[in-house]
Amino acid sequence: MNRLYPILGFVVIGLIITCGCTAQTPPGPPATTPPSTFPPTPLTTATTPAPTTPVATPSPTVTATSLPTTQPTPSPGGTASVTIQNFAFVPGTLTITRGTTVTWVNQDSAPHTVVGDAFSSNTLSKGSAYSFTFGNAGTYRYHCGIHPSMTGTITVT
Ligand SMILES: [Cu+2]
Repeated sequence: MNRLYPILGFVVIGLIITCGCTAQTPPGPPATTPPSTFPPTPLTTATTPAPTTPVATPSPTVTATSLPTTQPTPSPGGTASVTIQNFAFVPGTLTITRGTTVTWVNQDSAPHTVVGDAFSSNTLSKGSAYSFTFGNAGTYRYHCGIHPSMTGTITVT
């Protein structure tokens, strides 16, 4: 029996200590919100602008994309006419767009021809016609092979 008292005493003391400790520990202070006097963080952040040192970004070598070399095909079907009368081409100068077909019509009783660098007609009797389609831009001078003084010009744009 005598040896049990110290053990009980230790146990009791231990219980008291543990109980006391658990009892004394406050339930934890309420979450103390920081005092309102705490200097609020300034909303305006540093106004120093970010250094805008232009970093020489290597520009991507955008080589000119191969442009379509094919030009828009002129709308076919365009027509123009030149009358040959009184030993003259009427009108003497004519401006057309590419793809236009020019028709010469001989209204003279005399035969005529239409001769140019890019085209040449047969002999046109009265009432005969000759047509040529101008596909390329340029200035086309022509004349009558029979009467060299008869000249005309077709400008193709
Ligand atoms: Cu002629």
